[in-house]
Amino acid sequence: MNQQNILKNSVDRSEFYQKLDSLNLAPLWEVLKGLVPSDPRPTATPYAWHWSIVRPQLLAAGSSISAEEAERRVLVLENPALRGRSQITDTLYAGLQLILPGEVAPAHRHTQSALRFVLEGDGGYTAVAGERTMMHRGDLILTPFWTWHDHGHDGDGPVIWMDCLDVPLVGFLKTGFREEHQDSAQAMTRPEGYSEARFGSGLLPVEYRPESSTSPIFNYPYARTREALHRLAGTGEIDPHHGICLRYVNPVNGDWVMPTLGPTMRLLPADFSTAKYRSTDSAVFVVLEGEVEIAVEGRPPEILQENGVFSMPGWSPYTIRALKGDCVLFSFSDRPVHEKLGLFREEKH
Ligand code: 1HN
Repeated sequence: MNQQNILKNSVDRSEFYQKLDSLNLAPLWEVLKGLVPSDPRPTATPYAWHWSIVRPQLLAAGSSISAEEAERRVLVLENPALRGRSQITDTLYAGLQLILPGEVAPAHRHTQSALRFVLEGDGGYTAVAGERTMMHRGDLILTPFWTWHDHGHDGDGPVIWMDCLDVPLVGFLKTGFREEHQDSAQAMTRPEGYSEARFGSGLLPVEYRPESSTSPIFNYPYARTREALHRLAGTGEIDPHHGICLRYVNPVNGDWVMPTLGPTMRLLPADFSTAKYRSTDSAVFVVLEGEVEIAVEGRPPEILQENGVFSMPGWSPYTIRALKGDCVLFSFSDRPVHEKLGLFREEKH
């Protein structure tokens, strides 16, 4: 093509594109490479929330609104690259919830799955499907999709936990439903400890057939998780990329505890640093014990103290180092979804 033809073509093309646009048509060749990139390009950015900064704001929320009025008194952890969308990563929601003595967060249910990771206080409880469980620091509590759940607090002082939900995923699929319970606190139909006795001792009721893809255990207490991690630390077998890392498991089928959210807890022995690693799932880390340095390739490292939260977009190469003694780190990610869709990839250096 000579210069004149090229010029004429580009004029024709821009008229052609305008014509297409008016007909709700678009040329794929202009966007193809962006639609199908050579590798994942998350919008979210790595980011750290420090407890010393966030906790006072949560307590201020406690003076500003009641749990009842708020329905859930939560400060949403918003990724700086996704402001206004209630997202901590491209696919995950996380927020910090405060409940004060005597308060109730009223019963409701929704199709989003939720995990709660308890950070502070004693005397808080969650009721799920007619059974109550007490919350202690480090416990993992599940509220499976479409189950009634409410929270309360019979003790003293603030109780704070991190809510972890698949809200963005369910939103993308447009499958969100919600209902409010007629009573603010649902009636208890089972004694405390019932689910743990039935499913949480390495035993299952002999005729049990699961009705759900979520684990029937709804409190994984930290006392047991911690004991397992420290026993394993004694053996000296440490995965170079993950440290001593355990995933919470559904005892019925060995799968992740929820269909969309994959929680883990890991111990990094004093001064241990993980080897560089990345995976397609996006994750959120929380420091439970000790202090860590999280270094994402190409960015300054962040030091995170107890209860600090870190947002790790998918496919970001990172290392984590234990700075002060043995460190314990909780995480949750959308890995179960990646695995089920055959999309999970990881890269180990
Ligand atoms: C929810 O149900 C809770 O039950 C907390 O405590 C946070 C964020 C978005 C949607 C539902 C809760 C939530 C939520």
